[in-house]
Amino acid sequence: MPLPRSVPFGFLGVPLRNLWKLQRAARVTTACWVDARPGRGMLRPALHPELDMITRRLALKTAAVAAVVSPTLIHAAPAAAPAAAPAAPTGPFRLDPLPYAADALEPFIDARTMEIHHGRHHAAYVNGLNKVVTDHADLAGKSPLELISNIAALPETARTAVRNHGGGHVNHSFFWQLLKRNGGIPPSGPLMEALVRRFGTFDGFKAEFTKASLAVFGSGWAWLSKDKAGEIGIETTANQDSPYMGGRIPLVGIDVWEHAYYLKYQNKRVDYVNAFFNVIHWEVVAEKFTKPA
Ligand code: MN3
Repeated sequence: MPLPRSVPFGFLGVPLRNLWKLQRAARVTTACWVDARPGRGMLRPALHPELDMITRRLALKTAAVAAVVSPTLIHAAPAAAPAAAPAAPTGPFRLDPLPYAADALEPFIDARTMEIHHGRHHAAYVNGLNKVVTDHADLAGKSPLELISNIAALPETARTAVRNHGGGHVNHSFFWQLLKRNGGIPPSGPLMEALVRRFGTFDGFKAEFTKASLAVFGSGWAWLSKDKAGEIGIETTANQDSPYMGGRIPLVGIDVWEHAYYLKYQNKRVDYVNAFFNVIHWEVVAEKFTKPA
């Protein structure tokens, strides 16, 4: 469909003239986006180096408005949003959205850390796991949990990658579900009884858990986990190893990789661990505890 020479886009601040030429100059027919910042009402090639999240959002909004105002324009440049959106994982494993807003855990865990941790680190584990199964198609039908629960049974060429990326995917999926806004209210019932039996008091548990979290050298996790008989205990794992790899079930887990806290807490891991207790979703922990192994 031919494009008009001039499009009535005065509401952008600058009329978009010679749209057709601009598109040709960019050597793309669809991968253009509208830069709607004041004074910059123009088309740019999708991979322009100035591309950033803010302008992408503006472009999305503009495209949505333009879809109503000028179907002709959108027909000609329908890929404004998709071209600029981050690459979604391709493969059987998916990155679920956070179960709450990125700022839900403020001030204990800051929004920026959550965005990067989920949108980049966790996404990288999902992508990594998808890459493994492109080379090992027989593994694609298994769940991440199945994959990491019996690492030794995997082909040797897949083992390390599944351990790292599969572990990372399982651990982080667990971690987001474990946390909530206004969390930290101590549990009651059988879980509290088990904690008191094992650690003397609830504060005794917190002290032991904190000690274990600080003792992880380098990157890893500290856990409250239970064995098949339901006995609880504290353990630590290196890198993205999971209690599941040792046949135990994680109940509480804290990510002590620096990416989990460095933006806000820098080297003060102890402050992060203390803050973490304020966002634990103990109802979820209690469910995991009472669920038969
Ligand atoms: Mn992490």
